[in-house]
Amino acid sequence: MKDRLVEKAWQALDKLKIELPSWGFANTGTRFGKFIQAAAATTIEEKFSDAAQVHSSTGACPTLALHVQWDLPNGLKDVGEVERLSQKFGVRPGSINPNIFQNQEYKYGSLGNPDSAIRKTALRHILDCVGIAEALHCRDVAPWFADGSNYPGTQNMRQRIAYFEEGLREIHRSLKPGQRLLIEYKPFEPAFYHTDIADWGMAYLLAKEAGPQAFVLVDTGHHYQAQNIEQIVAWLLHHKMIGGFHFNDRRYADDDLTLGSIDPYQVFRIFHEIHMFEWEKGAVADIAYMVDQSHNLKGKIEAMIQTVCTAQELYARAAMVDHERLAGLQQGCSLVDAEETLRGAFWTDTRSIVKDWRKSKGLPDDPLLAFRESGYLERVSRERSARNSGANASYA
Ligand code: LRH
Ligand code: MN
Repeated sequence: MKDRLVEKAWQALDKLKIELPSWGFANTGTRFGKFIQAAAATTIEEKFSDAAQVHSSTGACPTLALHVQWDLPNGLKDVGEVERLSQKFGVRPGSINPNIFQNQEYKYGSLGNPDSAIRKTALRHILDCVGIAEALHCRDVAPWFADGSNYPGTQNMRQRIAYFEEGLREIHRSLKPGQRLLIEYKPFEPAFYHTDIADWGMAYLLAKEAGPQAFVLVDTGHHYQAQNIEQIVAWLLHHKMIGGFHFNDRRYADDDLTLGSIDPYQVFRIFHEIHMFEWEKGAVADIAYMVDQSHNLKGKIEAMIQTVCTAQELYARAAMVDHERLAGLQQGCSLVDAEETLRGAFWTDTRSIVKDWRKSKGLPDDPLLAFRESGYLERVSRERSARNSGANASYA
């Protein structure tokens, strides 16, 4: 008879689905260059194939986030191919990510650009992404805007707010029933004086202004050092305005490191806010759990498997908090006992509980070992190395 808390952990693991980023399997780098990996994915087929490896070894990643300009360069014309690959690899397309930050015309912004023609171009692309999402039966369209400026006085920040309100309202009008617009905020980079959608409050207000199908996307790497991310999550839960997460970890800025590699307690505290909310409401919060990482040095598939396993272990720990007991201690301001109730769960080693859950699902109890023993990495390294060795590694 599984004890009550282990049962809670298993129930949590049953419902935890983690969406992988197609771009997490590709050769990525920093502004100082890229270290090319022979096994890295370049084609959308290779990205689906690699994602399927993570899904088959963890059982927790049924969807793949797509970045339209990188994965569907021909827009709607590529939908058939994506559907074919989805069938072939048993991984569904997930959130649709427009790219309104890469092209030259976006130098002074996209929806926030003073030039109305460029705002129209950006809007056109995002509306096309809504169409692609509908054609692929994908629920979420998740635009991240790099828009901002680098020097004081160079842009009218209030005017740009109005441009964003106008553009996001237009996008919201194009959404089909059931679709969601997830607005991602980021305090800086690539803009280094102001970013138009810099924090949760700005994203919240723009989402509210856009309409009821617009929500906030919390990328854990998009916060100032001292910010209390789980308090932001608490606010967004309270107002039912949280649409999803881009999970990663960081020591300094938007480092996009592997989840839990630097501060696992941070992820645990976020998961705790969600589990406590769901316990209080007796309902599952409608949140898209997604990963957004770029593995510049580690093997990309192995790093993704690490990410999912860590997320499962920390999500299970947070599920094992005795919420009833904690609620009573919080109400009674029994500070030490309340803190010990939370800390106790965090220090619970859930690795064997998660292994047993995997075995009960017919999954490999050690996904990383299973992947290494599959020989997949050696095979794709052989197949892809010639092409990857020609890849451009330099920044400038
Ligand atoms: C921006 C971001 C955004 C993605 C990109 C790859 O930093 O987090 O979510 O589009 O990374
Ligand atoms: Mn992100």
